[in-house]
Amino acid sequence: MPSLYYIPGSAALAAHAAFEEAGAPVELVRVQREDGVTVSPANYLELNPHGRVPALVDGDLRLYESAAIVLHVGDRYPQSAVIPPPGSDDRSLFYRWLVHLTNTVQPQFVAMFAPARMIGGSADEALQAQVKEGAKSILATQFDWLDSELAGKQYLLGDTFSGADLYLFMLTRWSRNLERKGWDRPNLGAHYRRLAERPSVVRTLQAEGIEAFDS
Ligand SMILES: N[C@@H](CCC(=O)N[C@@H](CS)C(=O)NCC(=O)O)C(=O)O
Repeated sequence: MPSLYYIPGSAALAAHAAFEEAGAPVELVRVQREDGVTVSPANYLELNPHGRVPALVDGDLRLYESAAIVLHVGDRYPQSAVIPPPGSDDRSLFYRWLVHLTNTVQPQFVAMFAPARMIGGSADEALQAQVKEGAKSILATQFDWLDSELAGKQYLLGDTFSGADLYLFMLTRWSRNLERKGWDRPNLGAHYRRLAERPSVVRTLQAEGIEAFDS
């Protein structure tokens, strides 16, 4: 059985939910961090040399990057709703959404949660605050755009659910401490609530011991 290394509510959530969506067995291994350093498992850097979660061990395969794990689950379980059929327009649009979310939206959260990283580890608090505010402002614009893209749609691909929706759910949840949450928008809010009720997502949240709307 594959092992997914995770921290509750982290970037592992989309990967974890993809396994749930596919109905695929997965062992969850909790990664423990202390003061920003991974202390358990001791050999974690062998699984993800960047020290971040998630990481996946599937047979001889070692994989990290949450979006890559979503794609991997889709490839291993092609009949599941995680990934649209190969060669279809939806498959290409699924790639576009997943890459957009991980490549364009997710880095703004890194800047918001760890602003010092964006300025060479500088301890300058004023500068860090500026980086954080900049990231929040970009995120607000990105959530507005996602909201407009979801107008009249149930899912990012229209009526068809895909693993990209799981990814968007994860990122929207990360906005829960913002003054204006991602879900405080009509279409994105409806999408978030729809996903929060999806059985695979309910199981994922339950297994990680978290809630859709906790703080
Ligand atoms: N692009 C990576 C980002 C992973 C990531 O940044 N994970 C965070 C948790 S949400 C983490 O491990 N942070 C600890 C650190 O960066 O030291 C992915 O999507 O898998």
